[in-house]
Amino acid sequence: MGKGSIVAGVLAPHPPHLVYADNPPQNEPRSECGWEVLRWAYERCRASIRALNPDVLLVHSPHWPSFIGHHFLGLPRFQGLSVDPVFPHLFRYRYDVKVDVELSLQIRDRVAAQGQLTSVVENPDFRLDYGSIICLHLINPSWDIPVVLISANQSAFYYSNEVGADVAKIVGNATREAVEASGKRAVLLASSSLSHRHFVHEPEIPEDMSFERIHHHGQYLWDMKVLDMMRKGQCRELLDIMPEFNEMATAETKVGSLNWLLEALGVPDYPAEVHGYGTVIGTGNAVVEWTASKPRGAQ
Ligand code: 2X7
Ligand code: FE2
Repeated sequence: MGKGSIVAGVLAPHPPHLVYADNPPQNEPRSECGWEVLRWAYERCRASIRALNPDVLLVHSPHWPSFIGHHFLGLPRFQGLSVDPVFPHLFRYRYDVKVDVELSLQIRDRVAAQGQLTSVVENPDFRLDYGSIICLHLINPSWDIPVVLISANQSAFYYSNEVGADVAKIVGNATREAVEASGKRAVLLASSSLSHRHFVHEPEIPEDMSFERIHHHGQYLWDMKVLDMMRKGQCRELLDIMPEFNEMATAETKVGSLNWLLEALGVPDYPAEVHGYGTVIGTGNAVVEWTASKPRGAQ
């Protein structure tokens, strides 16, 4: 078998608003429009990922939290209704997902070999988390590529940002090694917003863009700082300041999805492409792509 590789990594935010605004047939609620800059960013990223012809899409999602170790999917197909608990009026999505069980279990084995606790989901009624479903829909709305989902261990909350980063590094390295051994072409999705304070009141029309803005300026400055580092290929330095970013911007990255991605990619020193940045109910979100074979962005 030829050597597999991670052909790209994407920071792929999952506000349900982006699917709601797209009006796909799988989602019940209907909208008029909204959050176009981010949705167009996803369109560009989608075309770029499709051109890489991946065999599998891997997701690390904050909305599949696990307090004891990590969970992996052990069945080839999951179907169900995914409902966002905070925005059920925006996201009620019927999914039908194919899982690459072989790769899922290979990653599980390598994570376990590092002394981490793991468990495998074998309940066919298990409901997949909306953070995974949303970014997968936005990257591949035709759902014709199998997936691997990895739960997000909560050690950053339970212990510290530093412990969380150590755990994400173990899982990131295990992911890369398993992909290489598999012979497959993999794209990794870190399902995460950046700054994550959001407004607690919604306009009467959720997609009324006259209400959409960043929650506060400090948050925006932090988002721009980390995006600038990504565009300059300064991911080692970004990992160094991640604990501070997580706290100062109340960032969703605290869960470790971005750490996992950067570690799995071998901590890129080449420029990422920022396809777009926008706010959703006050949170900061960017669609960012790392493709080693075609580094782009600011030099
Ligand atoms: O889960 C989310 C999120 N991360 C950001 C914005 C709005 C809703 O849901
Ligand atoms: Fe989220």
